[in-house]
Amino acid sequence: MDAPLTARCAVEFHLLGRGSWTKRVCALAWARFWKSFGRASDPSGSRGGVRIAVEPLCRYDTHLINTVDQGVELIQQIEHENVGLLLDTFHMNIEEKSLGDAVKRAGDLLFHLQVCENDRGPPGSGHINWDELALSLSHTNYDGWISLESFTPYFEGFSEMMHSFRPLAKTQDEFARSSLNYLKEKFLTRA
Ligand SMILES: [Mn+2]
Repeated sequence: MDAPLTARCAVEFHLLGRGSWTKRVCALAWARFWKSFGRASDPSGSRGGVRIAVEPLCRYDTHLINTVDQGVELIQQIEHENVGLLLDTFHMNIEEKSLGDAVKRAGDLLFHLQVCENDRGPPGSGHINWDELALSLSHTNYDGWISLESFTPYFEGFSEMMHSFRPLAKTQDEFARSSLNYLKEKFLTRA
């Protein structure tokens, strides 16, 4: 029987700290992290072994965990097999020297991968090095999900929150279709 949906979903913590990087704010944010983590984690496995994936976000979203190395350090402190990383090409493109090296450093801790171009546009339309990323995923034997993450500019309120102010494809359907075709070509044709 399939695990319940909650046991199969990645969980993201969005800890916003933009513009107020002080010791006090950092301490409060970390306290909030550990409180949320305590509520969400499942150390006894009594809730079906919920897996938690922590996502490093770029400097414009948070001051806590920006890089893969910081994420790995945090996960190593937690020391639990059900806790890993969610990496996102948009954030990695801002914070990492090399996407391929970052994925290699995450290794087995990579639970989920979110992809989009450097501007959140459809994969293949910008300057992300997809070949390097695909090679690195294949070297680390990643067999998890690769999901497309972008945001629509068409919903007032949400688009402001996600800084999505202009369309990144002619239509949202075209966005999805071209992304899927490109991702299949890059990630499924590789032996
Ligand atoms: Mn993301």
